[in-house]
Amino acid sequence: MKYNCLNILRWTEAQLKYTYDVSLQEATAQELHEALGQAVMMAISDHWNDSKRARMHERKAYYISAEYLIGRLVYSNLYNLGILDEMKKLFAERGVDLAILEDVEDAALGNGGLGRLAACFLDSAASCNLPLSGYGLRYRFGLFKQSFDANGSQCESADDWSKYGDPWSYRRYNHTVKVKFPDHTVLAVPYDVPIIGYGTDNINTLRLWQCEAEEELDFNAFNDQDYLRALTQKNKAEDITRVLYPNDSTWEGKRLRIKQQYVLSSASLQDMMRTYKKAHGEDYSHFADFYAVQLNDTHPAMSIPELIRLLMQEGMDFEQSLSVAQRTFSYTNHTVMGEALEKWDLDLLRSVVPEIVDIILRIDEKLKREHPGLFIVRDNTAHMANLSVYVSTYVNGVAEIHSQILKDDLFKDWYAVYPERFQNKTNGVTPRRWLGLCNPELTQMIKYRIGTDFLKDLDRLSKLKPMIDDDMVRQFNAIKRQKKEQLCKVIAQKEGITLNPDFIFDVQVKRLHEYKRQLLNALSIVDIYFRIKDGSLTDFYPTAFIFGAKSAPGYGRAKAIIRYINRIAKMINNDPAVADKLKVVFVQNYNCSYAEHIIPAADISEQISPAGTEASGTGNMKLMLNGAVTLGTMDGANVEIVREAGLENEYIFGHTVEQLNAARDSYYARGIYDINDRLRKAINTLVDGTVPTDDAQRELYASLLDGASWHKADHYFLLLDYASYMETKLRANRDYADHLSFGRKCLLNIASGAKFSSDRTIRQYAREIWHIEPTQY
Ligand code: 26W
Repeated sequence: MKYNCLNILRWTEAQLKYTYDVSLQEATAQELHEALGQAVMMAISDHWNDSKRARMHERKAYYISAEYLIGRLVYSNLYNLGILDEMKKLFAERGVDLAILEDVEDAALGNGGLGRLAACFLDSAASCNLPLSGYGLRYRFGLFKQSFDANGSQCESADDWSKYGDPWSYRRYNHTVKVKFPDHTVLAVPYDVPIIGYGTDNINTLRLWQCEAEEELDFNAFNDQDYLRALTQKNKAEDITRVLYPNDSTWEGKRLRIKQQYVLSSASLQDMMRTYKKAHGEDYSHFADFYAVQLNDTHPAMSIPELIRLLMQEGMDFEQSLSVAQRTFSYTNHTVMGEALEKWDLDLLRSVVPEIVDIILRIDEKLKREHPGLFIVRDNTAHMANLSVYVSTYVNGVAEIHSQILKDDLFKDWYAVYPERFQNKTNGVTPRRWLGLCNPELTQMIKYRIGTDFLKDLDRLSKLKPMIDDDMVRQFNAIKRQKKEQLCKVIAQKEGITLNPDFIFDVQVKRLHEYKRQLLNALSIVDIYFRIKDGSLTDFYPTAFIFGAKSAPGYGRAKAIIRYINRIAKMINNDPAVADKLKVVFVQNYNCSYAEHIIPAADISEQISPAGTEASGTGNMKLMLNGAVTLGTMDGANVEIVREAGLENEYIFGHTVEQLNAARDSYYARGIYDINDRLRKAINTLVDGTVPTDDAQRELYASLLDGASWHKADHYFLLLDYASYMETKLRANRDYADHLSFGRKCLLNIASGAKFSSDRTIRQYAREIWHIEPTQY
C-alpha cells in the first residue's frame, strides 16, 4: 500500500491532542474530521506538489465554474486513495466507528446538475491523469438547508458549512490577487482543494477564491467609536463571496452576482497569466497554445472580455487579444430554458464593471461588421450566451438531443455561420462516488464477476451482459433489498417515517422546477390512491414514492408543488386503508450525501420532463448505474440510456420533441381535463379541499387549465402526457411482481452503463476540445 494508514492514524491522534486536547475516543465527529483531514493532507502533500511540478510546462486545461457541488469529501478522498477500508479497520480497532463522520456537513457550493457535473469532471480528470484544474468561488454559505414546517412548506436556513473548519483546503495567501471595482478594490484569496485521483498518484487542484478587504479595519473610524464604519470595507468585500445564489434554471439580474462573476473571472485569469509568465515568459501571444479554458455555462463569461483587458494591459492590441481569447475559450451550454439565459442590462453592468462593458461593445461592433444578422448587444442588453459562442473555439451541449436543439433552435443563426464550432459532449458521473462509495455491496458483486477493478475502466461493465443468469439476478435483488433496508433506517431517523423495504422504491430526486414535472408524478400518485380506494386497481404492487428536491426560495409555484406533495403524503400515509399499498415521502434537505443513500435503493428512476426541456440529467445516470429502470420521456440523456440498455429494459412514455412541436400551437389542456375523469379528480385535489389548499395551490391549478399572463395553459404538457405516463407507470408496477425478470432489466441497465462514466466524457473534452494529453510523473 502506497500510504501508511498507521501513520495517518497517529497523525490524526496527534492533531486531536494538539488542537482539541482530546483522545481519539473522546473526539466529536467534527473534531475527528478536522484532525483526520489534516493528517491526510499531510500524507498527500508530496504527491500533490509533484503533480503540479510535472505539469508546469505542459499544455493544460482549466474549468471555470461558479458552482462545485463537491458534497462530503472525507469518504471519497479516503476511497480514491484506496485506504478507506483500512482506515475504517484501524479506527474500529480503537473503538471508533468512522460512520460518525456521516454527521459532517456537505460542501454544497452548487445548486444541482451543473455544479455536481463540475465536481464529477474534476474527479475524472484527476483519475485519468489529465491536467485539468478548477477555478471557483468559496462561498461562506452554500446552498441553503431545507426543512418542512407543519404546513408542508419549505423553510430555508443558512448553510454554514465550514463553521467547524475546512480541513480539505489550504489558504494560499501569497497567491492573492486584487480585483478592482469603481468604488473599491478587493482581495481574492485562493483556497486550494486537492482533487485526488483514483488508482493513480496524480492529484489535481481546485482553486476557490474568497473575497477579503485590503483593509480589514478602518482604524480611524474605530478610534472615533464608529464601529459600523470601521468594518464597512471588510463587509463590503466579504459580501461578494458570502452566499451562493440559490436559483437554478431562472436568471436574475443582481449587482452582487455581477461582482461574483467578475471576481471569479478576473482572479482566475490573473492567476493563469502569472503562471504563464513564470513558465513561458512575457510574450502572451502563445497563451492559447498552453491554456484551454472551459466556461461552465455563461456564469464565467466575463472571462472573455477580462482576458482581452488583461492582454491589452500587457501591450497587446485589441484584435490580437480577441484572437487569443477566441482560441483560448470554449463554452458549454447547460440549458435551453429562456428564463435561464443570462443577459445583462448594460447600464447595470457598466456601474459595476465599466471596462468590461467597453470591451463587450467593441466585440459586438466587430461581430456586427462581420455578420450583420448576429448580435451580442441588443436593446442595451448584453447576451452572454451569444458572447460565449462568438469568442469560443467550441460550443457544446450536454447530451445528443440537447446539442441538436442548440443547432436547430437556440443557436440556429450561429450554427449557420460557424458550423465547425458545434459539438456534443454527453454528460457522465464519476463511478467512484456514485457506485464504488455509495454501493460497495453491488461493486463487490460486479468485481467478483468480472474480476478486475472496473471502476477505473467502466467499459468493462458490458462483460456482465452474457453472464446474467437467475443466480446473478437473485444476488442483485438481495443487494437491492439490503440497500433499501439501509435507506429505511436513514429515512426513519431523519424524517420519522417508516418505510417497508419490500415495497417498490420509486424515486424522483432533482431540483424542483415546473419543467421537471414533480407535479405530474404527484397527480399520478393521487390517482392511484383513489383507484386503490374505490377498488378499481386491485393488483397494485406496494410502492413507496420518494421525492427529494429543493425549490429556489423565490419560486412560488415550485414551493406550492412541495406543499401539495407534502399534503397528499400526509393524507395517504395516515389512511389505514392503503397502508399496505402506498407510502409517500418527501425527504428534507436532499443533497449529495442523501443522494448517496437514496440512489442505491431505487427500483424506478423518474425522469419525466417533457421532451426537449432537460438538457441531459445526470441523476438518471447515477440511478441506472445502481440498477434502477428509467420511467421517463425521450428527453436529455434518457435517449442515450434507452439506446444503450434497450427499450425493453426501460419504461418510456410521452410525446417526442417532434410530436410536441407539432402539438404546441393547437394544444388545449382543458379539453383533456374535461374528458379524463380520473385525471380531473386528481387535479381537483389542488383546490377542492381533499387536502388543505391555499392561494398558491389555486394558482397552480389555474396554470394547468387557464395559463397565466406569461404562459399558455399547461406549458409543460402534464395533461398531454398524463395518460401515457399512467399506463407506463402501471406497467412497470405490474412487471415488478416478476422479481426475476424485473431484476434482469435492472442488471442490464448496470451492464449498459459504461457510457455514462464521466471518465468517458472528460476524455472526449480532452481530445476533442482541449487537446491535452494524460501525463504521468
Ligand atoms: C443564472 C441562473 C442559473 C443557474 C443555473 C441558470 C442556469 C443554471 C443551470 C444551467 C442549471 C443547471 O444546472 N442545468 C443542468 O445542467 C446539468 C449538467 O449539464 C444537466 O444535466 C441538466 O439537465 C441541466 O438542467
